[in-house]
Amino acid sequence: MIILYEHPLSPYAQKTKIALREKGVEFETKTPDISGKGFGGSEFLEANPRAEMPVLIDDDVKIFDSTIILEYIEDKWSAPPLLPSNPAHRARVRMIEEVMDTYYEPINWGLGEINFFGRAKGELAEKIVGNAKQQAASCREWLTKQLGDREWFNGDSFGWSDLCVFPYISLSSIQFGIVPTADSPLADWFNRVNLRPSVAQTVQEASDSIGDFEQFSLILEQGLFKRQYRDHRLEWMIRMGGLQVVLDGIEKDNIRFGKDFS
Ligand SMILES: N[C@@H](CCC(=O)N[C@@H](CS)C(=O)NCC(=O)O)C(=O)O
Repeated sequence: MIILYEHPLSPYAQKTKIALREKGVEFETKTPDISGKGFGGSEFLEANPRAEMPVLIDDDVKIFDSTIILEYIEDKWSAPPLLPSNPAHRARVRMIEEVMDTYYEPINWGLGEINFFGRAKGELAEKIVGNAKQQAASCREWLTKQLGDREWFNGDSFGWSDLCVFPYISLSSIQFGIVPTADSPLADWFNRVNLRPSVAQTVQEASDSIGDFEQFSLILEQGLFKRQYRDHRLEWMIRMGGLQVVLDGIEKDNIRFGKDFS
């Protein structure tokens, strides 16, 4: 049985769950144990020294990084294909994935740092949240241009880019009430995607686990778990005016940077 280490609120994990479900691949999910020890569980850490979800275990094959996992899924279970056949469109959908994973992801992550983990208060919090909402709105405009008059980001059928855009827009909506403008092409697309069984199940699991944030917050306060500030997230926090958030996190020792490989 395929095992996926994940958390239902991780957009990276959601990408891989939707892909597996679209292809009808059975899998079991596990959430790494973060209570008290950072990410515990040797199978997870052995598979991914970066201690990031998702991780896919297929017998002796252990893969980290959602994009590499998606590529493995596409290579191993070719039907139905999630990538378009035309090389230019394959490149186009991969660029959309890249933008969502590195540009949109820190917007939701940063809003979580402020709204759920209380990293900033008062004026600073307002400034960061305001910046984040503005960025999300302009990224939705960019996405609307990418969608054009297509039914799906992928083209004529649901695929790679749809399952890469959806988790971020969905998490913005269920966690922060940031939704596509009503009756816009993006809103219509969002409604269509939500109807897919692969997606509906993934969204339900995310909604059911929203309460976990309270638990995360407690564990963080107790110094038992450190949020990861790395590459695009770290840059985002500083760019949005939150350098002090980073400095406070270093002082309180409740943030971490990337881990070393050995
Ligand atoms: N590039 C990785 C990023 C994965 C990632 O950042 N996952 C987050 C969950 S959304 C994580 O596990 N973070 C660990 C932490 O915050 O300590 C991927 O695409 O899978």
